[in-house]
Amino acid sequence: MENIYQPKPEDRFTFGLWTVGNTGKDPFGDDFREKKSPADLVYLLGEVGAYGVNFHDNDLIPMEATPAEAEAIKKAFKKALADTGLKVPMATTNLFASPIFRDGAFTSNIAAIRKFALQKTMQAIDLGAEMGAKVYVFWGGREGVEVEASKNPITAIERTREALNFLSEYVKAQGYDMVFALEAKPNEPRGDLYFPTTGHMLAFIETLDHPEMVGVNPEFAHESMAGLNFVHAVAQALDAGKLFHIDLNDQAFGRYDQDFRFGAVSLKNSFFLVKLLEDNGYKGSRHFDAHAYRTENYEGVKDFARGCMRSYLILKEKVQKFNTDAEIQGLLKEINQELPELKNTDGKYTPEKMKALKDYAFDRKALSDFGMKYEKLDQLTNELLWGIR
Ligand code: DIG
Ligand code: MN
Ligand code: MN
Repeated sequence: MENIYQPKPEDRFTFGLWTVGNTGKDPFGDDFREKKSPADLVYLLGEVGAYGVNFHDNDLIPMEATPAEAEAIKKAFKKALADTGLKVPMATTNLFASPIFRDGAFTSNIAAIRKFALQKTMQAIDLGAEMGAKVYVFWGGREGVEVEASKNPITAIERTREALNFLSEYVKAQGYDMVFALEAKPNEPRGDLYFPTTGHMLAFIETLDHPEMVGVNPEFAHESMAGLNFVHAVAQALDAGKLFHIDLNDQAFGRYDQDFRFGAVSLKNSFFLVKLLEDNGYKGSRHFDAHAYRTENYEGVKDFARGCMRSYLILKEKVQKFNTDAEIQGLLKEINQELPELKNTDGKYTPEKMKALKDYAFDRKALSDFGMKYEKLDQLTNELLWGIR
């Protein structure tokens, strides 16, 4: 029997160079894994069956590379893409690693750094377009504060808006087929980051000059760090037509950004996220912005990548089981009760609907004396996830 959990290109599973290329370094430990070249990482992703690879500009071309070195790196990367068939759906800028960005990039108090960030991002957009990227992610990893006195938060918002408006015009002037996806995070590596959740980003997008070309890139770990329900954040992005990309991983509540393998911690949240994406026909990348535990060698990194994709495919099959489970679907039908007498008051306000609603005699006792059967529904859901239904 064909292994139904074997990833296929149409699953659109992608990984960043920085994910499978993560060397295990953390604030309390040096690299554990040796650094691999971008081309070698593409071959690794080809071996495990990924659809695509993404990169920050400096994951591919180090800031200190000479033009000749840059060309050689690009040549090897493009050959690896051709050899493996991998695509490059997304690109982004590293505006957080260099000490230059120690106090932010677009929101820095130093004008020269804000301008350098614009220049670096235009060059990175060019590189992304050259590799075929159609989604460009902005994650403001250093756009924040430890010292509230250091920055006027409204000025920070205005600076971010000015940068994104300028870069939107740049993409249009260059004729690139590219949209922007803004990624939120509440904190880390700064004490507090601006635009901390996907909701903040959705509101901010509407203040831009070209909101039509700007969406969001919600990350599972980042909303979870803020104590929010990731499924609901993604649902709001979908409702707004702004889910341009998504960063999948996993996270224990109340911890730093763990970027664990998808499905590693919260089985149920991961299930309902896959259900939301699949039930709503999401066509974008399933990008795993995650990395292997520091304990792993590169065989373990492949286990990590395979685990991300298998988890998604197994949960996708569970979604199909949930959607066809007669007892669960029967229960959902039962607990969603209609009110035929007032059906004609659905939708937009009219004086007639207002009158019908105001005149209707509700039986308050009848409305308050039945249970919702959610205990049974949740137990059935768990049992389906545990594989006994
Ligand atoms: C971290 O969650 C950020 C960076 O890795 C990158 O800029 C973005 C792209 O997925 N996610
Ligand atoms: Mn993260
Ligand atoms: Mn991310």
